Amino acid sequence: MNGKLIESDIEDVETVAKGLEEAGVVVVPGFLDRAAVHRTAEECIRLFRQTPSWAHHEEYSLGQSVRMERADIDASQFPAVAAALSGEPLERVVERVFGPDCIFSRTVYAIQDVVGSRTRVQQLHYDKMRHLKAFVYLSDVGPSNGPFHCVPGSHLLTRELEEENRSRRIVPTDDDARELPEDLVDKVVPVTAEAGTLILFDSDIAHHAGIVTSGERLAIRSLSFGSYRREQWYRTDGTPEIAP
Ligand SMILES: O=C(O)CCC(=O)C(=O)O
Ligand SMILES: [Fe+2]
Repeated sequence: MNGKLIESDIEDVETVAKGLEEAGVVVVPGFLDRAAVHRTAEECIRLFRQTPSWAHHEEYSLGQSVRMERADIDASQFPAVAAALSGEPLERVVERVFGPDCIFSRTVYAIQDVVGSRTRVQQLHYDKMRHLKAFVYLSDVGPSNGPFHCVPGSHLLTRELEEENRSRRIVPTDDDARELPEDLVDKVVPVTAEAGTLILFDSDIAHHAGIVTSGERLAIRSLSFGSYRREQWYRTDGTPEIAP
């Protein structure tokens, strides 16, 4: 099914790092085992309902998106969410990609997509502030419940497109991050996989969320950055960038 994608064990840091460098995306089946998937999914649902003070509901159409800083998570109440994207092997990968002064799994999102969810991330785009995204399915994801889609290798194109902006610490607008060559659309690959699968991707890759036509998709994801994120970045209008 995912024949065009590189698969690896998360412990195999070199294969993962090489895959990220060359393709911009690596799939790690079984990153969370069944028990961890179950506990994490249950805690995500609880987060949507209770939303503790350290978690923030985002505007997200019909589905749910709760954002939190990993450092703020109350691990006594939400141990599985706190642990899901905190593991050592993942940290080693992030360090290998961004160096020892990286910012590991800083911000975490729990997300639920349902039939009728409509968001801008369903359009082909790259993310404005480059990061490494760890995206874990907490449901089995097939063609009808909104698989993540991406164009392997397209991160190299974004790197070129954004080179000048980045040298000046400028992030593009949402519209700029959707200006991509038309032929990429034919090269988009859906990532269908079982619950517990980790999709690790360079956010420079051209990607979009799938549309849910039946069932739902539950997922948790984190953002890791290089040390460049500690600097002040600006929007194209000159105002400071504050988004994750
Ligand atoms: O929900 C998805 O499948 C992808 C969303 C997205 O654009 C992202 O995580 O950067
Ligand atoms: Fe995105």
